[in-house]
Amino acid sequence: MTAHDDDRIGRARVTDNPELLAYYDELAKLDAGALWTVANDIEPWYPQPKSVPMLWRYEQLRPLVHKALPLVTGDEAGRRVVMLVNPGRTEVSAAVGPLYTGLQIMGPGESMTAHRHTAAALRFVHEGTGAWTIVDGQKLKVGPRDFAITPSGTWHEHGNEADDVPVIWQDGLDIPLVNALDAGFYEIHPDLHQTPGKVINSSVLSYGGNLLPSGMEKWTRPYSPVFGYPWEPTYQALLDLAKAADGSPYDGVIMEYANPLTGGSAMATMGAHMQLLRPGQATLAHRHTGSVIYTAAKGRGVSVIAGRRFEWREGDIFCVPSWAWHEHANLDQSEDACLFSFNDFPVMRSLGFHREEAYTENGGHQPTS
Ligand code: GTQ
Repeated sequence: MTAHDDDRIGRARVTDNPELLAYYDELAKLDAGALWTVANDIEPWYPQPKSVPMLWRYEQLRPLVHKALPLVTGDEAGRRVVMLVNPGRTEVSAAVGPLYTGLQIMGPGESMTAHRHTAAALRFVHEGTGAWTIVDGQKLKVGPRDFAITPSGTWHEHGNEADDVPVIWQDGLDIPLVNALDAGFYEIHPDLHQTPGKVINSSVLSYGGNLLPSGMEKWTRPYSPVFGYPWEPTYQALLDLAKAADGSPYDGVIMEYANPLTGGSAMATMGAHMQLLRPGQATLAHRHTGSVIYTAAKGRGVSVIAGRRFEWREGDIFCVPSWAWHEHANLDQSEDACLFSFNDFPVMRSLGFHREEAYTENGGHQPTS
């Protein structure tokens, strides 16, 4: 778009004059305004996110996450989390668009109380061996690179049962979305803790095996019956798919953490993927509506986002705002690289807002500055 596009017939193009300015003042006194003063901003030609592309280095964040451990107790903080704040819109505690993310640390033997809220949550484990979560009475143990969900409205509490090392996991929530819609409720568990069922990882045992259980009560909730997606079978699935298919020109070999009953996203508002870039692979650029937060799960690479290069390695977190051109490359010539990501695509799709476009110039790659 050029400035000239906003001068076209059909766009607001009123020039200020003293009479108009006085008129705007009169309207403002009545808490009203003239649409044409803001029309081109509030209805842009294409999405104009305030969120900017960002990369947060794990190496830089990790010491500060550790620093929080003695500074606040889990009880005081509720959740001891260093959140990532997009500098383009600091007022909403969002990492990008309608998505929140943060690094939560739990010391050895520590546990947090149970609560539930409208915002849906997901976890991606960065480090530590003792992490557990109880989601609606189901205890799950999660290790590095495991993915787990806490759907909207489910009771949840977390802890670290290791006696030596802290757990650091990444929380992803749709808090900014819920708040934009003024739909958020929050409750503390009446007993402060849930009484978990006896079987650990019961949903993974029931639904995690490429077959669906028969003869059991039908699952009717609007989210996946699988609450945990361990790394090993996830990685194996990617390696297997890489043998069977080329994958996506924009994402390499990419798979969604699916609700096995619907084939759709695990939760109603947020989807999540794990993708594999073959050694040396560079994808083509595309853009789509919807925001994405990526975590480098394995290896090292570079992503070009809106023309800017972001080099990443394991643990780094970066974001792609809605409608920003992006492409990824594995910088290692002999090892594969994996990116975990989560997004707001289910919202975009269910509202009919999904759009996608390929970058066709320059051989499909963005020029970088
Ligand atoms: O685990 O419930 O990072 O409610 C932010 C808000 C984690 C959680 C966060 C939350 C949670």
